[in-house]
Amino acid sequence: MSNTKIAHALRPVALVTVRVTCDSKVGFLGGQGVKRSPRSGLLEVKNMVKPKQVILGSAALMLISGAAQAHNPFEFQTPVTPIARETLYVHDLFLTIAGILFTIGFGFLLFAVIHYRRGRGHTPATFTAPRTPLQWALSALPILTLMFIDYIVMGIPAYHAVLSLADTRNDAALVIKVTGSQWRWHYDYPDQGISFVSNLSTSEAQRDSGAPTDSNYLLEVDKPLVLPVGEKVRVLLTSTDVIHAWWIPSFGIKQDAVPGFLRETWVKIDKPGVYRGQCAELCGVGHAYMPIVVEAKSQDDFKKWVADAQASAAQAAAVTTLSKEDLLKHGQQTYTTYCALCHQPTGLGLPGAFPPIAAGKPFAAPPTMTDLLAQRGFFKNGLIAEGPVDQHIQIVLKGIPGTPMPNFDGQLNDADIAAVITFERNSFGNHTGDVVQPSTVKAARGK
Ligand code: HEC
Ligand SMILES: [Cu+2]
Repeated sequence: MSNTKIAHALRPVALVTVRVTCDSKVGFLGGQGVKRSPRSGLLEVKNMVKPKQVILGSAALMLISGAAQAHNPFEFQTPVTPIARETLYVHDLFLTIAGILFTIGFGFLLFAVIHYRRGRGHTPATFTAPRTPLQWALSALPILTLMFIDYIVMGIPAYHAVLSLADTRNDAALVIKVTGSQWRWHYDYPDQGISFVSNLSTSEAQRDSGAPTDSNYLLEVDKPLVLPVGEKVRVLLTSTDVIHAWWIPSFGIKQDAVPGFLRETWVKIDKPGVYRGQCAELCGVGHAYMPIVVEAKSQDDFKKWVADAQASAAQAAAVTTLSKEDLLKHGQQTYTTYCALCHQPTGLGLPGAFPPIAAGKPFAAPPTMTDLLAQRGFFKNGLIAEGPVDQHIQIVLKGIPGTPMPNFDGQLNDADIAAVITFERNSFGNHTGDVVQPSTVKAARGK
């Protein structure tokens, strides 16, 4: 059998192994997700790599010729920005040099061990330092060679890569701001007046109840970040709570988003397409649930998208009165997307961490939470959802400082907040009958 035929025969075996060992979408170790076990309720890691599988997978891969395998999942994703290309080049260069040095060094060592072994009558030399000019030369040469490789052969490209990484401002045609928060990304286009939140769109059932998933499992969002191709985009990053990291392998970017600081990076995407990444800084239970999806469009399509986004933002701001049915329906969606990760789809909360929205359900709250709830005049049983509407609105707008309850005033518009509050007050066994309109929320902002 020819090499290629063997490779073809082995391909299914290798692919199965590789699928288990890693998800090629985000490169090595990418795409693993945390699932809640339906039985135990505990979090478990999906696609976790086991050492044996890595060895099997690597062995199978080594047998596969390049011809049979279009994109090696152990390879980095195809670079589509200058930074990605340059860092990949530096990586390959260094790895090649290190590989050659390793082979030469170990070659000498192995040769010496075998050829000059005691069994053949060799005795150890007794000198401790070079003496003859030849010995001096043989000692100095490797040191000088290494210094040359370090500072010139590797140093110059590395220095250049670092400089280009830091060059975020020159010729930037567009500025966007990326804000991480538990557990979603917010995108702002300050000059275009567009801002939106990008949420995981993998459903609750797929995450927790074993419903069928596809290859974009945990790598799909409701609203992707849209960027033009061929233009330099300056990306500013920050966070509202803990440190997150904005990581898109094919852009060669992994930049921390740090609360209270503005970090920056840049991209210039070669070709239209959809590029995926993940939060790469452990940021709490929803860490696996904040993927990044970038849709790169041609410059014309991007302009159209900007116009559409501006028009629909204007439309959303104009909405005043909604029916109760619409509010409940939209409220349920909003709750599922923004609240359920903490307060749970059942509205029962998580004892010790997140209070229930269902009123009057027994609930174990830690003393700190009990105090905060008591200060507001409520108890630990989620009574707020049946208490005064004003206070309910304020909690959702401003969050509860010093606790994980985020402020939603920047993330949700008036209609979203009106809807989610109407939903909370009329679901999970709460029957206040209240209907909160966007105008009420609008008036409550800034109070
Ligand atoms: C990151 C986790 C998290 C998310 C997301 C979250 N909450 Fe909370 N929420 C909390 C925590 C924690 C508390 C309790 C804080 C305390 O008092 O210690 C809380 C408290 C509340 C309370 C007060 C409960 C009471 O009885 O006092 C309401 C109402 C509430 N959240 C509504 C919402 C709504 C609506 C959303 C979605 C738009 C939401 N929360 C999203 C964590 C979260
Ligand atoms: Cu994160």
